[in-house]
Amino acid sequence: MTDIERSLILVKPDGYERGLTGEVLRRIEAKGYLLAALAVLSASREQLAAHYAEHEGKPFYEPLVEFMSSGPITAIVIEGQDCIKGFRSLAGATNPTEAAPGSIRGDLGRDWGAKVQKNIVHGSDSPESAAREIAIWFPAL
Ligand code: DAT
Ligand code: MG
Repeated sequence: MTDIERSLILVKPDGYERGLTGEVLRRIEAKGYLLAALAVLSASREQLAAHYAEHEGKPFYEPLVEFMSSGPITAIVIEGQDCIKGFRSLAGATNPTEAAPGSIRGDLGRDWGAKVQKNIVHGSDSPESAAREIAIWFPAL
C-alpha cells in the first residue's frame, strides 16, 4: 500500500494556445487520477521565479520564464497513489522530440526551434517539489 499523493501539473502557454488543455485533463482522468484543484491563470514573475528556482542561471532560464509568461496557463493538483511518478510517465521526456509516442509530449509536442523547449506540461518531480509547488499555485490548499 502506498499513501495517496498529490502532484502539481501546469498546462503551459503552448498547450493553452493550441487548445490542448482538455486533452491533458482527459489523459489525467483516463489514467484514473482525481482533480483536486484547477485554475486558469496568468503566472506572475514571482510565481515563476519560485517555481523554477532550481533552474536559475541556466541558459534556458530566461527564455523559460518569458515563455511561461506569454499566455494563460492552467494549474492543476491531481491526486492518487504514486501520481507524481505516474504523471511524469504520462508526460514523457523533457525533449518532445525524444518523448515516447503515447506520452503527452511524444504525441502532441515537437521542437519549434526556440531557446526553450515548449513541451505542453509541467509535472512535479518529487513529493518535496509537489508540496513546494502546490503552495506557490494554490496557497489556500
Ligand atoms: P521537466 O519539465 O521535464 O521536469 P526540467 O525541470 O529539467 O524538465 O526543465 C524545465 C523546463 O525547461 C522543461 O520542461 C523545458 C525547459 N528545458 C529544460 N532543459 C532544457 C534545455 N536543455 N533546452 C531548452 N529547454 C529546456
Ligand atoms: Mg522539472
